[in-house]
Amino acid sequence: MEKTLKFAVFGAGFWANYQISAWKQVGGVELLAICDPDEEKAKKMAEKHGIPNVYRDAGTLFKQEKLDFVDIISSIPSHAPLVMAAAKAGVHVICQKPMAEDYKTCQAMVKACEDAGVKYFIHENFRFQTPIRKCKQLMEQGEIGNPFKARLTFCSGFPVFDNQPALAELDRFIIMDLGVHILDMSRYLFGDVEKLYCQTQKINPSIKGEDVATTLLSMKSGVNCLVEVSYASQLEQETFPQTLMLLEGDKGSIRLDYNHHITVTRKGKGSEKIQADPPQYDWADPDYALIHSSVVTCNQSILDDLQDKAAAENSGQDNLKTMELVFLSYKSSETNKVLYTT
Ligand code: 89V
Repeated sequence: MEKTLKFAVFGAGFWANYQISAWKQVGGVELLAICDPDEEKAKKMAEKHGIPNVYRDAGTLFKQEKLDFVDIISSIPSHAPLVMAAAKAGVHVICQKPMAEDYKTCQAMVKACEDAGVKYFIHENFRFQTPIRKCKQLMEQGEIGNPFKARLTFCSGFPVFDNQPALAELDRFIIMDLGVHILDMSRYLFGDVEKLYCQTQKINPSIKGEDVATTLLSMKSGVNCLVEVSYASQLEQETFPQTLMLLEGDKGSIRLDYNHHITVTRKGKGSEKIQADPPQYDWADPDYALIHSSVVTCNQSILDDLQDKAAAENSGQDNLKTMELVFLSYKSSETNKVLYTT
């Protein structure tokens, strides 16, 4: 029998509810405590999910609870102090994306966990989506030969601020919140990035940050990958929260369309349709079902690592490469320059 791992959650906002439900789905873990500076919010979440202990102060929680790991689902500025506190307490850490507001802080978080000998994961779930995994599998099977060019598109007019009002207050919005996922997905599909060029735009006047970003990535493999993210798009078909893709290789192409339809076209052999629907969970918000199902697989992969069964893809160390793309994108847009990764 596998040991049940005990954990605490930091943050009792919109996302925590689904993250906790996904842990229940995975099993093998026991949620002992929840902490949020807004104690009422934490109490409500505790009642909903049967969490025994509620805290408003992280220090007290670390003193009183005996934990195997923590899951940090709080605001971006709180990530670094909480990760550092967890490292100091000697417990493994999962932290939501984006890791932190600047690259130096991200590096310091990775180092603090390394020095403390605790495992550190970033909860980057988008690459775990069923249709994305399927497209990668098809590419690895050699269905399109050598990939040379791709387009990854997440363009939506979904009122994302209704459920997550804090997003409207971010000075840097769409690359930090959403671009980070799609940039990570490009690394998942094509490996390391060599250089990039990015332009951002602010279309919605009632939010603080930019809500459109177009980034051209040149991968070390030679693939050119265009990443488009927008929350200002009014399209015939609203596709939130789906990433649509066109992956082109010298022997064919893979197109990921609305509703998880994949079309594989092979040179001289016509096209094949493949349906890649994600699993459905009754606790998921129907508007977010695709993403919520990927939280389950992301959590499972982290649990496998915590149980020393298999290394997770989303180590803090690996995610530094994604965060570098985030910060380089902003810098490229500000300076109007092509920028190289380290
Ligand atoms: O999944 C997320 O990171 C969310 C969403 C993309 C839905 O805005 O913040």
